[in-house]
Amino acid sequence: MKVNDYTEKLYNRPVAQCTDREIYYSLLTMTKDMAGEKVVNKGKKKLYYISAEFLIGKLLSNNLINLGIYDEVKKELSEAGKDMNVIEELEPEPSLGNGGLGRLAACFLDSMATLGLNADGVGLLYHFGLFRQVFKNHLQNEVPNPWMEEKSWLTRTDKTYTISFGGFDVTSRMYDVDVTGYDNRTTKLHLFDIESVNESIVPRDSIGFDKNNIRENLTLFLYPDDSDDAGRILRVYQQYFMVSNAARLILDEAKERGSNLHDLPEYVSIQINDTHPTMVIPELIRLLGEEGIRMQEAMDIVRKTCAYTNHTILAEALEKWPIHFLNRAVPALMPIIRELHNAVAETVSDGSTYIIKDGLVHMAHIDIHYGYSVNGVAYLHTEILKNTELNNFYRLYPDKFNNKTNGITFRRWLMACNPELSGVVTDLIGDGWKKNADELEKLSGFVSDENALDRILDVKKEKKKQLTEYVRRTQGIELDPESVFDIQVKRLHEYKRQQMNALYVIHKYFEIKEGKKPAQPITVIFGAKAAPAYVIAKDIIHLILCLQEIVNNDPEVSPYLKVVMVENYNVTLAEKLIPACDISEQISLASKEASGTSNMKFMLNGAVTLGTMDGANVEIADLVGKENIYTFGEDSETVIKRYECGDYVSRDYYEKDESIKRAVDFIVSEKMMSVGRRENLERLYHELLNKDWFMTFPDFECYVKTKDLAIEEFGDRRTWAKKMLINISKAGFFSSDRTIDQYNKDIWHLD
Ligand code: 26Q
Repeated sequence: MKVNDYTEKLYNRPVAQCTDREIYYSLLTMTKDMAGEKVVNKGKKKLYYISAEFLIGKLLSNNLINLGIYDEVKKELSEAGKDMNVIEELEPEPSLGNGGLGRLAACFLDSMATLGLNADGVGLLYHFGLFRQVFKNHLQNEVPNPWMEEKSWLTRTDKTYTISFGGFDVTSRMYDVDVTGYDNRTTKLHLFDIESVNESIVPRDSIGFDKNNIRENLTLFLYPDDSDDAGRILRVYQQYFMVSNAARLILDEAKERGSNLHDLPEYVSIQINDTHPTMVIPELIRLLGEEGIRMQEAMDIVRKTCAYTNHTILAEALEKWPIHFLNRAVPALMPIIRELHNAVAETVSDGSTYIIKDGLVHMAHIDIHYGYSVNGVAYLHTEILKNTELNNFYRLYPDKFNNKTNGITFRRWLMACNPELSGVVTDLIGDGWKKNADELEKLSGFVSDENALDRILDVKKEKKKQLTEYVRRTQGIELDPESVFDIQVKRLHEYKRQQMNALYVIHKYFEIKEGKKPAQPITVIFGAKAAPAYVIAKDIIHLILCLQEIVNNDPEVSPYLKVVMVENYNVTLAEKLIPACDISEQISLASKEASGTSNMKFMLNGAVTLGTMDGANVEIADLVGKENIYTFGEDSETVIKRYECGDYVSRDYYEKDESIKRAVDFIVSEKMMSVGRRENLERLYHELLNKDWFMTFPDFECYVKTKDLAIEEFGDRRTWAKKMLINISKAGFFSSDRTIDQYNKDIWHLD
């Protein structure tokens, strides 16, 4: 297949005479055609992965790689005087997710297709997705991110349904995206939209809109601001719309495959990605009822069909909907939810596990009682669920609980984003690792091979140079590629503790001012979006942006320390940042990060982790050994006990530890006030001093020490290169192919 055939067909011109955009559209069409010709998976049983988020990222190069034609296409373009990188830039990034949970769903689709499983994704087609982040006056502003163009990866299908809410109906339509597997089949991502959606109700420069106009706004945004009731209830409408469409599609397709619905569990498994799709359980029961199946049997059917993944242990993130919301939005479901509740109350004595309590419907409780599998996403996380957070449920259903440590697709997170390293790895050990990630272990044979180590260091330098160039071009900040690139990119949340990293920056700033230079020049890079209504998270962004201005413009300090916060962190930026990283910051408060997945991506790209014993960091530490990771801080048991006792007083640390005091006081110093806003800085200062709910101060001293050690050891290039190599060689376990294979063997049982 030649790109030229497509440009001729579409534009009557050879590649060389086309604009970059014409070439992009030609490639898009060609790739869609090729993906469409691939065998779609078949089988009696099918898995539906329902998720409110699919953070798929740009698809062009990923699809070309998976179809095995990337190099050919690149060559053809370059012979016509065109640059593949420039073409790739033209593709808008679909912003259909917030962070880890959404990106995980996207990696899973890639692995399902690659493993040839009969499995599809089901979600929503948000027209503006997550907001685009714009920095103004050192503050985060949110603007709409219209990512859907005339020509896109979406294919409009004929599938439509009528979905009934309290008092009105909407018509839905299914759009499909082909997900290519590496050197294998494709699967489908089904995204549902409403026919009556109206983009024009969104102003151009803000994400404010009429939240009550459900008929027109339902699929406009991902997780609209839920700080008020109108926003929260809109989420309920979205969730029901998603699962009602999913349930109908599932039943239609099961019937087509020969199911009489009584035998549905032989034909279908449904993976519920966090509690956002939980209403699929009562909705399926309702629809089965319409097909003449009685309540009791319908309950048994869903109990054999639905499986639930938990992604969080933060109590405030567990969804509980007021009964009156459900009554208003989805009145048809409330009687069924009551029946589900009553059936539990009749057989279970532990009231803490009930579905309805104090006027709230506990979504996770529905999943656990009426699903056949409950899984956490990393070893430690699952242990905490079993022993602490969900212990009451674990005692009821010990056999339902299982762990599935997260994974990432190596096609996107090494082959596509780091072809240089991918090439070196293939030169050293062949390309079997692309389909069998465990083969990366073979790299450990090269720990003493100077040439191999040099090549790995050279690639890292090259990726740091590329990032330096990018940051210069887009943000006008000059970086030193010889410095240590220390990177923390993830959603902004206090438990992830970006504020601790910012305090480290202030601490270093003072040390340099005092004449104490760091062992190596350091570049601290942040990237993070904060939820629009999360005030303290936005204050932390403000702090970092103010530090960026102060530190980078201080001639005494900036030769040794630079701070950058990249604007609008997304998958595309992650693909540039992760390969360029030396030190991967994974510093969540132990017990709070369910897994983390960027930790895996960094490791695979030869970064060394600086982290707490939290989430999947625990498994990384186990695999690479303590020589090849920098861990610090209180462990999860200590932290959990501290919360139980409730005796943490941040002010005590502030008063006892001079360097904490100095760093925290700086937040409200004259210097900071001269660049920042008093209101934001004072609020953050008080929050840390009087609350510090995620306990930055107890870990601070240890964090500084450990980070300084890592920076010093970075100077011994040979030893550092060994650490890089070991990290890459042990990353195989974190392939999402492994994760999906485990889901299938333990939970889905597809043929
Ligand atoms: C809930 C209620 C109301 C409004 C919003 C939400 C909401 C939205 C998004 C709750 C949770 C999310 C997203 C959670 C998430 O991304 N969790 C991450 O999942 C990753 C994949 O398993 C893990 O690696 C991360 O540790 C976890 O934080």
